[in-house]
Amino acid sequence: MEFLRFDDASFEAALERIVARGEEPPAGVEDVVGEIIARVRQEGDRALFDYTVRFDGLDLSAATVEVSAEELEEALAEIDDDSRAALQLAADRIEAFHRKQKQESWLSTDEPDMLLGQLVRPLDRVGIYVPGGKASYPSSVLMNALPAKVAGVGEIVMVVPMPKGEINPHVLAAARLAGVDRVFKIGGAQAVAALAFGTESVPRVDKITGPGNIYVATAKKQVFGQVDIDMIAGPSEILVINDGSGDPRHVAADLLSQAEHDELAASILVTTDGAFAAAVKEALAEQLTVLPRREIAERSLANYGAIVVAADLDEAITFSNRIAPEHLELAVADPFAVLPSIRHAGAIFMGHHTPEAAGDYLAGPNHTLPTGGTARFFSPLGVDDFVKKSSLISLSREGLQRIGPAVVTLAELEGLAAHGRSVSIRIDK
Ligand code: HSO
Ligand code: ZN
Repeated sequence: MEFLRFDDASFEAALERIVARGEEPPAGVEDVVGEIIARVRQEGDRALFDYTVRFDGLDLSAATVEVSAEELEEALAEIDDDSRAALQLAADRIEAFHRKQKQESWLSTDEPDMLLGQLVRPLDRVGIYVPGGKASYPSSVLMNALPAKVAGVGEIVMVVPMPKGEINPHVLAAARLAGVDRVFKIGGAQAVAALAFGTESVPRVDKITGPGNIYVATAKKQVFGQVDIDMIAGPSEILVINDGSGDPRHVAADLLSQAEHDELAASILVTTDGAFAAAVKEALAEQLTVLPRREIAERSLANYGAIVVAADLDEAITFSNRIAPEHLELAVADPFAVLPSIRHAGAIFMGHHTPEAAGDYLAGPNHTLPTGGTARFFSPLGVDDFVKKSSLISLSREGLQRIGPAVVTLAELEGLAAHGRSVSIRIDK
């Protein structure tokens, strides 16, 4: 855990190390992924099943690659009542939030003789990647599937690796609750390739979303253009801005909630109060001792954790805007006074009673957020990611008569005579 001041000689180097974490895929990954994609594209199911035996130890066939509707139903029935109720509450709240994002098509009749507009149409079919193993989060199933559902996507296909046939039943229950249409027991770059190009068993989709390991992320990058993808998620981060108010134990708990995700996660506190900083450090050590995922959290804090003491709130805010964190907690007395100065953050958690975890699960907003400083230009996953737009132009004879001469002029200056003629042939000189 770095303890830093902005005027430390080592400050920039320490910050640079945190910011640059996990940027480069390990050597060889690009090539391996490229080969997997090429083979699945060419050989379809045969290559897909081949890789699945090899990497997941699961022998699939066209008859067994898909999870049946009955299995999904069973998973939902089989989980305990509290889990089902919590997942249902999350689903309801996430859906309600995303309904507010929905954009309508519009038509403009501002000018006579012409109608201009924008049509919003859902994608026909999307694929949601859900990791297997430890990071197989039911909450991420909801966060990816529900915006697609709200957007009106025709078919939602989910892929999730099932090493040796094992699956987290909560993931299947969440898929059923969110209205996922089809689930396939595949993962890795081979699943991304199957979704992008289609195989005999897996339908080709128009967009692939969802988190995954470096092979999955690299595969998504490589199929981009063939299909759309969501943002490429890097290791996640939390930044807490504090003004000395509140309880240092709460802030420590929030930092740990991010640190336990991943050794590459970054948890950063910037506070104007040196005593508060020291108290958080102490609370971190204490709370770490009882965490089941202590080792991961400890490594994350050791490598990429930082406590920064700022001269004042302005300095803290400037620092935060520079990081453009995925999650930003305003653990200050008056978060609404700070908010107007916040330029970049994936999600902003306001005040002492809004821990990140509330947003991770079921406040309503999406937990798929831009990481690694990309909040400078990316937005949270949402309904917009599952629609596309068409422009609409409708001119009457009078409308074309009015704007046509300028079209002819521009066509002439670009040397495109046929363009000009397609208009002049219709209008009176
Ligand atoms: N904090 C994660 C999302 C998540 N948390 C899923 C719990 N489950 C995104 O950085
Ligand atoms: Zn989380």
